[in-house]
Amino acid sequence: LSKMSKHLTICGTPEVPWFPTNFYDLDKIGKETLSEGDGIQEADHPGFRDEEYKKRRNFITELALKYQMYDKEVPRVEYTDTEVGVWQHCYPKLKKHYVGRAVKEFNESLAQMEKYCGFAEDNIPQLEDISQYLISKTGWRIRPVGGLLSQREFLNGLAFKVFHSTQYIRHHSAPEYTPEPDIIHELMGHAPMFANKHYADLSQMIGLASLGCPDHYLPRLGTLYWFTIEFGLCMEEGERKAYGAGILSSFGELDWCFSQEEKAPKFFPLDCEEIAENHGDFPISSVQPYYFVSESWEDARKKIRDYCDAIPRPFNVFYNEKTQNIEVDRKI
Ligand code: TIH
Ligand code: FE2
Repeated sequence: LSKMSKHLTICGTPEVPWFPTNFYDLDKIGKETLSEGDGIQEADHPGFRDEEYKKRRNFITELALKYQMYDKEVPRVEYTDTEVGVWQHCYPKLKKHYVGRAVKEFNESLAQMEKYCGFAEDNIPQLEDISQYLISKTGWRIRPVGGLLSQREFLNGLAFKVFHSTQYIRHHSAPEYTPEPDIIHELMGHAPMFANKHYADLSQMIGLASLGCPDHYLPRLGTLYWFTIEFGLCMEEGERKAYGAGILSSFGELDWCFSQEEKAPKFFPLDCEEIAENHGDFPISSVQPYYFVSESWEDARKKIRDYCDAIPRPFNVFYNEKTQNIEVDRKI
């Protein structure tokens, strides 16, 4: 199964978009990242105008590109004082915002990560330390990546319990919100949640559904991912709490999402079909105008599973925990 041919023939099926089935196939993806113009406008992104910042980002990207799945360690980055300064500005502020707003699973994990993974106000944690911790908790691991991947590549990784994470930090002039992922988004949004089985499973379900799925289904899955894993909320003892990484990593978004003012966002019950069909036009360079809330983790699991099961594919896929490979089966 070479990535050169962009399609696979599975059990005599018509052509299916190529997808990784072997753990090491992941080395074939993540080589290309989206950049300016692919949805992100220069005006929203102060980093695109700062040559020194661009140079530094390229250096960190090069490290990520060299990483292979069989490498023992994710390369460690020695962050500069400016970079640590951005982290230092955000960390305590974000922590204050989590009180009463983040799901309890998030706060519990973050406390553990302060103990075991180097999360602290004055230290940007290393992907390797977090990856080791997650492997011990849920079997997830982190693979460094240079920037935003295509939807297909990014979602495909999730099927293998592999989370592609950027390693650079946002520009120091706009710490409160960034239109693209950075290490604050990955570590203060996703990382603690991946230590939680519910969130980890929801991510993997969407990932498995993306393997070889028809092209026109990808944006639908991407939208579902967006309104759950990135911007989802869940009821907890009668109150709305955030579990989506895009909310948790941005104090601008946290303030907006939990604002008591009259001009506040709207909230709808989680409805995967509705999200996938009608809400693909979400903004990426501003806070979300509305959010979807699940009743419980079980509610989210059932709804996402049902949605994914209904995607037309002439084959089934299974993740083999022991071999870390994907097994493909003809549908009966
Ligand atoms: N807006 C988020 C932040 O400022 O941390 C980052 C992203 C969320 C989703 C995609 S990029
Ligand atoms: Fe994200």
